[in-house]
Amino acid sequence: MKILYMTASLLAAAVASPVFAEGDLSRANVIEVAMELGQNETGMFISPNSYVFETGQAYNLVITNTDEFKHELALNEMVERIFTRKIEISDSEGNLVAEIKGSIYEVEVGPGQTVQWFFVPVQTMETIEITCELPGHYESGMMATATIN
Ligand SMILES: [Cu+2]
Repeated sequence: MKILYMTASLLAAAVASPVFAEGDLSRANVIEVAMELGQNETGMFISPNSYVFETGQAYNLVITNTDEFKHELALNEMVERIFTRKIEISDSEGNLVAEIKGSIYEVEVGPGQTVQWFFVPVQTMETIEITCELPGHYESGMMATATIN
């Protein structure tokens, strides 16, 4: 019992230690990657339409919907290969509205809005499709490829 108590105390001390923050791969040297969801005269798109990520590198995927309609980004199989630190939503003045933590599969972005998806790829992945899940949008061109090296 005493040993258990000591172990718990040591763990609590370790969690509170800033040394852990310095070793947090999800916060170090974050690379910002811009993604646009929208449409033009030829159809709907995810732009750019190809993404290559590296395992162990932290990313902030800045998803901007430039359309008049909402879009729903799904990372599909990629979700199983990344650690999502958080989704961050800010208002038009840049004030934080919400931070969402946990496993996220899809993000719906309202017209003219931006959402930031912070993640770290933890496993390599052959090229897959990331898609917009709203009916008819994939068929209209809303897909891109993603690879994790
Ligand atoms: Cu869409």
